[in-house]
Amino acid sequence: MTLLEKLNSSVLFFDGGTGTVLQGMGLLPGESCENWNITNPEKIAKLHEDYLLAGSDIIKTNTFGANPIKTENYAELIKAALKIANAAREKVNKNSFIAFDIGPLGKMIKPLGDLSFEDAVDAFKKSIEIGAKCGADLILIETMSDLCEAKAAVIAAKETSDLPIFLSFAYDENEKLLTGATPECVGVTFDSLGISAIGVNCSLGPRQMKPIIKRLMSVTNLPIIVNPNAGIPYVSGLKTVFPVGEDEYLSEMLEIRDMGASILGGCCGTTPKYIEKLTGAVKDRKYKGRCEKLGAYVSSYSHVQKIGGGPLIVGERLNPTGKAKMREAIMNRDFAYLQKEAISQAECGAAILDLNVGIADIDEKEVLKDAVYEVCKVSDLPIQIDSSNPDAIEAALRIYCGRAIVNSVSGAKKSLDSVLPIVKKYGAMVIGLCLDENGIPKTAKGRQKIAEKIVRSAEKYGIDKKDIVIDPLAMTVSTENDGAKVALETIRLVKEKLGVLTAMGVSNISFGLPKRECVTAAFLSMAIESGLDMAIANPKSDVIMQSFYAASALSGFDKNCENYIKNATGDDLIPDKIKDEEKITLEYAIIRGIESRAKSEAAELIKSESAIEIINESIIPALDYVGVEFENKRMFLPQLLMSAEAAKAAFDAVKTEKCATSVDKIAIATVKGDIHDIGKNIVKMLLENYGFSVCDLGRDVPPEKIKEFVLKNGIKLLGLSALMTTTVPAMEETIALIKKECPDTKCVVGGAVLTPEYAKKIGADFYAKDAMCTVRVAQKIFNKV
Ligand code: THG
Repeated sequence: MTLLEKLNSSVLFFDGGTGTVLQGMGLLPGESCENWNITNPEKIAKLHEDYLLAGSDIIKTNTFGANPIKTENYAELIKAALKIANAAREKVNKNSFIAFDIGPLGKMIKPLGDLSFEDAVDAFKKSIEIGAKCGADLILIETMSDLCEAKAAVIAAKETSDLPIFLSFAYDENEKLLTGATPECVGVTFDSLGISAIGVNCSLGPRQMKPIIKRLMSVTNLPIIVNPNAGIPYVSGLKTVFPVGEDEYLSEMLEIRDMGASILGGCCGTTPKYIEKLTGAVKDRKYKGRCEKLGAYVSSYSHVQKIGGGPLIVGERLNPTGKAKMREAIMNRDFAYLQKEAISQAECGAAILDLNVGIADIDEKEVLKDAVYEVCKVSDLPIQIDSSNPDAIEAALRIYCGRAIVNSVSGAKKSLDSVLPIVKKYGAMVIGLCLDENGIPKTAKGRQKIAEKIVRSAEKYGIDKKDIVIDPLAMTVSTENDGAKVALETIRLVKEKLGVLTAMGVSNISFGLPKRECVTAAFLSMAIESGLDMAIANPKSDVIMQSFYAASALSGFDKNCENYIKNATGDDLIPDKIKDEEKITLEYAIIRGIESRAKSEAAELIKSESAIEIINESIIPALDYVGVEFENKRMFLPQLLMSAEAAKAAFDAVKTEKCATSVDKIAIATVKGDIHDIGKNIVKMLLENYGFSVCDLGRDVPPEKIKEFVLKNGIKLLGLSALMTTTVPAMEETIALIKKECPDTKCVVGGAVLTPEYAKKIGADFYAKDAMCTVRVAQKIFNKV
């Protein structure tokens, strides 16, 4: 049986932990696991053989960190790893499978880090090419904590080999990824991207994974992978303890299997014994697959939007049609203008943003791609890519971090054949226009025929009907007397006969008439009554939005008129909705992370106010607002960083010698033995953007070196990070040395495995649970609050 056949008919068992088992065999804290493929191949062989003997169907190659960004000799390490895994399979179980294991690159993708999306794709490709050539049966992309990086890895895998792709993420205890994505968002983004299984691994124990698994299953029918840690580790004395023993692990995993997960194994702290118990206990390995009826969803980097659960407004204003200023902004690549328009539409109630940069003679491919990237920096609404240029659509879909809608394909053969393959490859939804080579049919019946043609053609490309949204096309009522009537009839017809979703540009209806908004608003409410799912319209028009909320309530889509009431009474996060761009303040630009606007506003203010006034009255309050929103989980890391960037731009624009803050020097380092530095890098970025001067000593830094630096530079605050349980002792050692030699220096510590109690125990002055907390500590130390 092939792997894919097995996947759809049987429960499969993964192996368990690699790094923690190797540490049991003598791997030192901080020592690279992958080097052992060359220096201790017999131990890696034993690891694989033990897992195969324990009943694992799939073993992970020892290649988690073997990528061109982390190690120069990745090719050699990968080849050696696959050789060992293949030999183990030959020896123990020829029917088992080898998963080529890929972990995060160790650098973040822009704008969170400085790696470009395509550089990330290329790095993954380099590893995958070798893994695939050397006899892997599947590609396992695991422990991902950023949606964007995972997408780069999946695209790299799809473009490099035909092997099945398994994808698995590490969530935190709040059931989110580091970058804020929910399980639903992850499921929606990857469900249609051509992978074979999706799941959860590392960082949590089986019990904490259950709600995440359930949430994933609500949006995808893909087989679910569950590779938990043996509980959430804590440090005791000099030892890392994984609190979940074999029996508890087994009972939790059996429940997880009953929930419907079908690919079961373990991660850190689990050993061949755990796997042996599990494989021994699961007698019935039949798996029928899951075929829940799923809704249609799009997603941004952080959350999903269901389509078909009631009418939605798709903001139409990122479009140069009839708007000279927008046109000019697009021509000049003034993306701040687009960012501002994106934010204000979101604040006014848009659920999705249509994005169209179609101007004759521009390089639409480049501009659309950049526009998607820039708009997504400041907005967490899903994007609808509005273009008829297949190259531009592809460029935008490729870098889009989430699941987008393509607007649009028509019933013309040329359009179907060029757009649908791209929609399929990138797993998007698509709007189908009721027109073809012969134009727009006059009757609803005629338009329904074209809709049918689009649905059939999409199915040939493997696109599910639920992912197609039909646009009946609204014709201007001033020239077509029954333009509205035919469009409304088409909505009802295609919903009833084809069972598809519908979208429509409602503003078209009023073209050429006075007081357009009234006509558009009336048409919108009629369309909602007829069942329109997505209204492409102007959310900044009060008349339109009032009509939208009222019609949604009247048509029964707004339970207890909740939305209507909420919007009629105004109960918003940011009290003043900014519809008028003239009214954008510096504070607002920082809160929303519009860097160039923050800079220009600050440059304007400095003409009439002092730098200190601007900093104290605008920059600091704005940063505080965002900080509090972050702490209350209403904003997420990407937004926090965008705001910090905007604040830095403003700060630079008003900075004078007097208020420079370079004396507030902070040193940060990842302790000896620890090579993880993502957390430390985020802390650095955030501190700098709050105006502190940061000396980054790097990763794997010995205590002695840290001490010397602190002494020499009179550092008042030292930040230490340890992400691996095995390196916490090195942190303790460093703190002891600092306390002895530099008693005036305060130490703040952080990292995945630390707890406040433990931080106290090893002598740290402060514990910071995340980057924002470190900023708070620095503000306290340097009297910045
Ligand atoms: N169906 C689908 N996609 C579409 C449309 C559609 N995309 C484009 C368009 N129609 C919807 N978007 C717009 C964008 C702007 C305007 C109307 C629809 C518009 N512009 C004013 C003008 O032309 O005069 C300017 C108004 C202003 O400044 O706000 O009306 O039908 N699938």
